[in-house]
Amino acid sequence: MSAFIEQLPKVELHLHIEGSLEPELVFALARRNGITLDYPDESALRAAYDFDDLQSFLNIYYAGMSVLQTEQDFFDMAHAYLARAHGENVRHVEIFFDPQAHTDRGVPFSVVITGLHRALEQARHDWGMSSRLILSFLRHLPEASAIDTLRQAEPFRHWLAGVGLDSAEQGNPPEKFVRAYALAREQGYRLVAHAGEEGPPQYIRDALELLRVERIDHGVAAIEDPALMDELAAARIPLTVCPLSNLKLKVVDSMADHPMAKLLQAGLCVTVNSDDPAYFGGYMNANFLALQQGLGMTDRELLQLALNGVEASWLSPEEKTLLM
Ligand code: ES4
Ligand code: ZN
Repeated sequence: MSAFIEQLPKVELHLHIEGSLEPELVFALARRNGITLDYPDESALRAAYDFDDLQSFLNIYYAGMSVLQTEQDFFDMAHAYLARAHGENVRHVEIFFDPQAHTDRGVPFSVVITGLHRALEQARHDWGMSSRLILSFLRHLPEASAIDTLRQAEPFRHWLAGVGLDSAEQGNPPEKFVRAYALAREQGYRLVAHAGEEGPPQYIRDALELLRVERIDHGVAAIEDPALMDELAAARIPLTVCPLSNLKLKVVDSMADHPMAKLLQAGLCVTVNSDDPAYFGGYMNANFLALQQGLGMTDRELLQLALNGVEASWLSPEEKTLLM
């Protein structure tokens, strides 16, 4: 591991907390909750982490998180991630959670968010790590379910910074969620959406124009559309890019083919993130390392990516100054 990467102060803006659930914790929580899994042990589960595309990952991702039942389970999951991030010199995190994946199993919204919030507060107290929480809608479900989730979030509005959109992109375009995003906007939420991961560049345009998001999660399909790249660069619309995720889900054939260096050199505000680190082979440092080793990005470029992360974050100007 590069000392430069380890010592670089980092922020993470694209992290699904349910995707930080390591097989060891999946099995520990299954035992605690009396749940039997379809896999005999941790190594059998880990061996199944061989994905062909986004959907093949999502199937295992939803199975893994089915062990989460109590507030303590959500606390333990978030605490494990935050400790790991702190150990990698991550100073600030903006974390997605998928409430519908839990409420649809009968776990109350309040249980989910109270456990997550308590872990974030403890990390702030113990390590000075700042954070934001982003409620993410599952785009394979109907828009009415997203709107109902917004209603369930109302008592916890003060714990939430923004809303996002994740899960199966193909066939679930941004336009499906125009009303849900308009409602979230009326309630003062900041807006982001996954777009241009497996989907076309048009989904990036639609997320910006129809959903009015301020940041795009993934967005690597922009590389296919030079005019869009120019617009993203001029407006400094951040892309929260996840290199190891793109490799594991076969969005790119090899790290050498990853568009990160070209996007950075074209002046886009691209940032480095781990997405679902328990499933994709690494946390923040591993993602920076993949760019250095697989794509030949220089320390100067890696520093610019880290600075872009601070710029793209939802920290206040004062907080940003303290980080840079
Ligand atoms: C996700 Cl990599 C990715 N793409 C879309 N939705 C997701 N949810 C969790 N990880
Ligand atoms: Zn994601």
